[in-house]
Amino acid sequence: MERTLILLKPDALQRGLAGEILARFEKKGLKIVGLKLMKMSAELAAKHYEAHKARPFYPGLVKFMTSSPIVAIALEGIGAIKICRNLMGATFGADAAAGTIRGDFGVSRSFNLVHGSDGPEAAARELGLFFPEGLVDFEFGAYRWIYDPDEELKKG
Ligand code: 3AN
Repeated sequence: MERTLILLKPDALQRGLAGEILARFEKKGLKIVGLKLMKMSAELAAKHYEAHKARPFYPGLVKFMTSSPIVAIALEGIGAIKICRNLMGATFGADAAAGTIRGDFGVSRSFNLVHGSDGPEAAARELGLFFPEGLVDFEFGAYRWIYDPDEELKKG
């Protein structure tokens, strides 16, 4: 099982799309292991977007992400990182394929509704930043119908 961090960005909440976007991940078969409404501090934004510090869009990105609350979500599943990235679509709504979250709900080249960790190292780092208290572990009964228990769950 793999875990990943998803952020519903300020535009998702302000536009009333938080539930709809979360539902896409949930319906796909991912298990929610962390969920939090929060205001992103400038300190947290700086840590989260460390890799983009030198980019011209960085100040605008931090301003946007700290402007209004976000929802931090930890999701679990086999191959969860890639599955979430596929559901999200290309970085900007104008380019994202129809059927993806960004492709269906946005057109902006700055506001793109959702963040998802882009690899296992980023996921571990980002989950630690947003859920320092740890995630919620519980038995998820649906797994035995989402995955083949004799094949996928044994390996997962
Ligand atoms: P993704 O979120 O698809 O992984 P990245 O990693 O290329 O996209 O970019 C990280 C974040 O920086 C994105 N979520 C996006 O909102 C923002 N970003 C990237 N490029 C730009 C840009 N040219 N203008 C504004 N924001 C940008």
